[in-house]
Amino acid sequence: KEVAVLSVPFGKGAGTAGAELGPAHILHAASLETKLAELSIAYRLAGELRPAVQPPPLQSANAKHLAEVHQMSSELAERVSELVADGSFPLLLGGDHSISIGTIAGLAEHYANLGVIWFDAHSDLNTEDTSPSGNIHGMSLGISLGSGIPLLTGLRGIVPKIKPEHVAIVGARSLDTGEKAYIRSLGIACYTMHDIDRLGIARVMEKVIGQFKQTTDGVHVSFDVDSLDPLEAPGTGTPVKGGLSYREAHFALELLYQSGIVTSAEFVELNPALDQHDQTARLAVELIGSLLGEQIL
Ligand code: DIR
Ligand code: MN
Ligand code: MN
Ligand code: MN
Repeated sequence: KEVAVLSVPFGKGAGTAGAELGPAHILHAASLETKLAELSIAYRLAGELRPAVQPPPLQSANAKHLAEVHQMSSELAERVSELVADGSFPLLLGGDHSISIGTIAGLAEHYANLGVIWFDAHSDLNTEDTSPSGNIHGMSLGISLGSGIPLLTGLRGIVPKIKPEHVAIVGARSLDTGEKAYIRSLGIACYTMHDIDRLGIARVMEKVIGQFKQTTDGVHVSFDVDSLDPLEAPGTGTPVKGGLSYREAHFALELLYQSGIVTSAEFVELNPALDQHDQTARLAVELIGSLLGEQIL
């Protein structure tokens, strides 16, 4: 499959500005195209999603920039759906994690049982009622599961987009009270850093891959760079200590490549304004390499 690289320079779902600069740094400062060419991967740049006009504001109880997130999500859903229809492998460059609302809405038109592997320090399962921040990037996985703002859960008329048994969170270590209750009540597979310490990343990924092989018809990798330890990935808006090591992250993505189950991916929450010499942008490019088949030997 041809990899279709779509830039989504959108940062209004996050509390700190700067994630909108992510795609430019992944493409230029960290030379994604050089990596793809080295690996002889067939790819094309599918452009960038940048809404032309500012939408009129929308009322909300506790969701910042709802109008902008809604506009972005609906345009992105359409583009992602077209890319899958074309036979491409969508590779989205974020942008904050609210972009996954649109990505998953577009994918859900093609996969009735889409699996989602959510690499993140957080679970992004807040609703307007539980969110401590009002930032929609902390609600995006919940919205895809059908919980939260109807304008967003209802995108493209499919509700919910994904089923709780087809979600695996990997790397969690900062969960809000409402999110913990939600994970327990729906029985969502949430592999925290505690689980990764105990089992090792290999067994965690083997469990996820084994289950998704049996039960899903496509797998989306949603990779929030704050899943990584901030020592490796300082360029992100909400860093949390005690994250995935450099090798754990690479190894997880190498195993996913070997499994052959992955049908799309997004790399989000890179904030170049907070990065150190594009360290995090370069790591993101390396990780994309591992997911797309780069091997050590
Ligand atoms: C927090 C932070 N749970 C919130 N979430 C982040 O605002 O909802 N998600 N940073 O990636
Ligand atoms: Mn996230
Ligand atoms: Mn996060
Ligand atoms: Mn975040």
